[in-house]
Amino acid sequence: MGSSSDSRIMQGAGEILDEFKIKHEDQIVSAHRTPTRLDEYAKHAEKMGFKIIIAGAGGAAHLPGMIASHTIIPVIGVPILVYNDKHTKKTDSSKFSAFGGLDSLLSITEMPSGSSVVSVGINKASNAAIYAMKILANEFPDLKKKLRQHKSDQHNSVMKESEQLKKQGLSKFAKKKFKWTTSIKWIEYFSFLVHQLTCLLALFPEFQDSMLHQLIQRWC
Ligand code: C2R
Repeated sequence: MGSSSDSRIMQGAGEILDEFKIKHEDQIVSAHRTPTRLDEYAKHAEKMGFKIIIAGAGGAAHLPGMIASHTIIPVIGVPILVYNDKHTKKTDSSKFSAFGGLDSLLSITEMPSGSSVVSVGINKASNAAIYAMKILANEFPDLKKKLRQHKSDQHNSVMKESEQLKKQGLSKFAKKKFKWTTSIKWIEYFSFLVHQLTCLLALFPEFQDSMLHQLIQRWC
């Protein structure tokens, strides 16, 4: 991955590879910030006999294309929607990159002819892992079996949900499925109310000299 901040998304690939017991090496390599390491890393990958490289990067995502230009190991790119929680502004939108991940998707896919990299969708690191395993399955029959099982598990889980939907009716089913979202919204409203009321307390003269006043001021 291009940065430690990508680990939030790339862990999705690691999780599914672990589930299928596929060994993987996880590293931070940036074509921009560590250009010399890129060449070294491609050599290391060939020496170690890596079968596939999954390269996740956000913004001007040159990492997948650049690593592909240094090796013949197939590269699967994961475009990442950059998320920066160290941002000084607290609104959620200010924490994300300006182009919603499209910047990264296009940087990965629009390679010049002759230099090929494939890409999964934005933030779809787990799909990159599944796709990598499909390539590996041509060589490892056990993996082929596991992938078939995975497909059939997916089928069964959709069938189960569809049965529940039929039994409960759409409205009850949707309410149950998203009950946590509704509860979290209520918790957010409640904490907002408590915050506003506490800040109001700071205006009362009785509180002006107390320790509580200092604490409230910090919170507000
Ligand atoms: P920081 O969070 O470290 O500022 O990184 C990373 O992948 C990350 O998503 C912001 C974003 O910059 C990306 N980055 C690249 C490359 N190196 C870092 N796209 C590269 O070499 O392509």
